[in-house]
Amino acid sequence: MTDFQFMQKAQPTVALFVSDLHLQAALPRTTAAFLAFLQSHATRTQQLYLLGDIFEYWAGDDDLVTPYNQQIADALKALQAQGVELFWMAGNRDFLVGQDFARAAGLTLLPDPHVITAAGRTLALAHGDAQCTDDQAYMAFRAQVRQPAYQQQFLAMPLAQRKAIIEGIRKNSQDANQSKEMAIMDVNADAIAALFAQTGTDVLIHGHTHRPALHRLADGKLRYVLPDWEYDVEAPRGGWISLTADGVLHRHDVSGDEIA
Ligand SMILES: [Mn+2]
Repeated sequence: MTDFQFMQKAQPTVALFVSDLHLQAALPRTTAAFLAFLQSHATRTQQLYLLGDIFEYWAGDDDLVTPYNQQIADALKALQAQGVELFWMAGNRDFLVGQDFARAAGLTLLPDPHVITAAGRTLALAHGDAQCTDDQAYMAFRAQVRQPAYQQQFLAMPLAQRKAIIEGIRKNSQDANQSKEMAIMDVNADAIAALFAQTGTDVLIHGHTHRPALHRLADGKLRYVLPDWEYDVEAPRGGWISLTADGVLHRHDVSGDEIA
């Protein structure tokens, strides 16, 4: 190992960014991989940013009665107890996470988008679904379900009824996604430009599209896309982005190795 490599490895991690784990009891290997991540890589960072769709769905914070959900909250809380700051941004599947879950998991809820400054870098964070503006049906659905009045009405229903409704939406969504043009499912370039203008940043990290990449835009801005996680398949997918103290962003693959 050269001195240069040693110096690079010696840079402490300031922040980790993950999204789109789609955690659910039906995916035990994905769940185990995330719990292992929380007990390994995540213990060596100052901050962990959970950028949406960590859960496959969230019916309301009273669903912490489900042991699986409590197990995830406990694991996050244990990490926070070790001194790691946890931040949570809603995805399109788990946007009903509220203050009760935040307390149970020891994390701080963030708006979407959100701008952070860490290791001398100013970064915009987003889940990414709000920038998929070509998908007009989804944008209409999003506008409806993100209204506080709609959410209050929904959360007033019994938990079992809420879960049944969500299961129905998920089934319809899976059917619709299979027939949609792939291009519609990605972010819209104008929406990304608007996000950069709104936040006054040059770097964006988002998930949602399951198209992990680093896009160097024509105007010099950088768009990092997080991978989704799925370990319950033959070729597992996963990974994250890290920010080290020297202000460098690193993309990590499913094994944790840095993507050059
Ligand atoms: Mn999503």
